[in-house]
Amino acid sequence: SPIPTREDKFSFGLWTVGWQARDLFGEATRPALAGVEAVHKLSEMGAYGITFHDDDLVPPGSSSSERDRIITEFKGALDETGMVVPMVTTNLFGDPVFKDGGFTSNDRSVRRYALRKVMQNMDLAAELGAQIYVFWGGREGSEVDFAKDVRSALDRYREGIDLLAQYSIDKGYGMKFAIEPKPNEPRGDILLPSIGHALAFIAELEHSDMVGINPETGHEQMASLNYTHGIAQALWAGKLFHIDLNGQKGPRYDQDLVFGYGDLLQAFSTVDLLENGGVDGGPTYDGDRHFDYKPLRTEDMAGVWESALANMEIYLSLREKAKAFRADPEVQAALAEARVEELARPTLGDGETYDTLLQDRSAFEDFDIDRAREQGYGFARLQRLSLEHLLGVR
Ligand code: 3MF
Ligand code: MG
Ligand code: MG
Ligand code: MG
Repeated sequence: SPIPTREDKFSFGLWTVGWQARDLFGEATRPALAGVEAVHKLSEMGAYGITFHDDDLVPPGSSSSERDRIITEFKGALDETGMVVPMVTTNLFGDPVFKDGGFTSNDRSVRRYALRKVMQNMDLAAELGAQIYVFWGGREGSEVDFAKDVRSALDRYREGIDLLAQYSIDKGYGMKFAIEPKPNEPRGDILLPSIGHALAFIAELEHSDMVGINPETGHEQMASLNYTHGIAQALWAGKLFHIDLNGQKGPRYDQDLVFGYGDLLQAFSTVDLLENGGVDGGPTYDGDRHFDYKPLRTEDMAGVWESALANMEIYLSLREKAKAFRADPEVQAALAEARVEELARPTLGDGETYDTLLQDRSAFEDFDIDRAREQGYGFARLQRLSLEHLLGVR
């Protein structure tokens, strides 16, 4: 298999390889993993970055001297390995204080505390050079429709993000924010449940230019949505600031499987989009290839590193396959036959208006509608060729 290198810009959350596998029904099956060890191990394996929630790095309840020691040691590991911290985020879901949310708790004092927790961690993120700050509002939501005024909640969500954006600007941090949508879990219904909801929310923000999204494969698929289409729309809007890649088998609980170990065909089209872009030279993605997965609960640390490697290897394999797919003359002919590029051509001609469209008899009165009704689009060939490339039978 292809070997991951720093140039591939692979990054992992400390909470992924560091997950002790405590779940809804059972206790931890693995020991705690120190940030320093994760940095060294991931670096050896070819990753270039590590990300974390405040509480992943510094356990809640640590004294300020413990906090300083942990951060100093973590920085030491970064210096020794050359690993970077491209993204940082806040845990606004684990502590019981956030049971009704952080920015949108009905309790105003909780909202004020949440903002302070984020600001404290943004200072650390800036110190470590993080360019992206992620917001996943896992507890922002409700189970009882009558208990949450969604319009007020969105006002408070906006107030929170606006304030933190202003903080980043005033401090000269120059961070970009990325909101991570998710439909449910842990709340029965989470606010900003999909890529589309998040994009619509961002348009209402004071500093909307510095806010984009961090879409996770499994989160969109939990809502039965097409992840590739979702990130394509985010790219189209210039808002794909970060990504959480993983695997999910359809609409069930949040599985956080290894990337590709779910809807493999969609993983293929995801990688093709990220690596090869669209047909019209539109915006492409040059951010991190970040994995947000959970190593299987059955595994010891050897299995943890095995699965971390699997994420990177499958990404690289799919990248090779996507390149081969695009380079295959038969695929190129099939794409042309399917007129995929014709969609990039504006529907009206240069300088045309609805007036000239109205005057164009060939567009309507003389339109050969039967031809258009009877034609085949040639998509079946693309379906077959993409499968053959993915399976390696071509
Ligand atoms: C939960 C998640 C989160 C976010 C993280 C921010 C614990 O389903 O995906 O991981 O990714 O909080 O990056
Ligand atoms: Mg997730
Ligand atoms: Mg995530
Ligand atoms: Mg997930």
